Amino acid sequence: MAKTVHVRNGPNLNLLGTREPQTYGHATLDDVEQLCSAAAKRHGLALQFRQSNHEGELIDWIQEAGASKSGGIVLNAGGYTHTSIAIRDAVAAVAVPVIEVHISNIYARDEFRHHSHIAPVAKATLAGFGVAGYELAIAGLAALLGQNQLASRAAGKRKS
Ligand code: CA2
Repeated sequence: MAKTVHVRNGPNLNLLGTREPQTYGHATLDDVEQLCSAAAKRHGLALQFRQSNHEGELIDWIQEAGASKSGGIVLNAGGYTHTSIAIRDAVAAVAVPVIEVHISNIYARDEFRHHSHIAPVAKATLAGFGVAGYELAIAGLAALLGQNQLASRAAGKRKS
């Protein structure tokens, strides 16, 4: 059965494509979902795509995505990236890889965006590729899953 990649989007990302196109581009969140769906299909993965403006709901969804059939999580925690220790703790608690994504280059923006609570507990971080960052994150997850499969096959061969 195909593993699922869980894409989790934080506050205000529902506004994508309606304002601040100079920072976030013209794609809407629906466009991003379609892009992720195509990327997941290319890599033989299933997709679950969600957005919430509520910290607790995002934490529930990160925990849910940590369950066994999960291939991993692509997380754009939006503004919570810079403020939420609770989301960081949720990410640290899941056993599946979490790829942190930001549409904009947070290091080239306001000083308060330069620190991410998520980065130290994420497997990898992508920032500044626009919405293509989501596709790249799914490709990265697929590569990690492939490496894990190869490693467990090699371990199986060593045992027999
Ligand atoms: O670059 C990113 O993806 C961010 O995670 C987006 C967050 C921001 O707080 C982070 O520093 C970087 C904000 C998402 C808000 O998105 C909007 C989109 C259109 C109009 C208004 C907000």
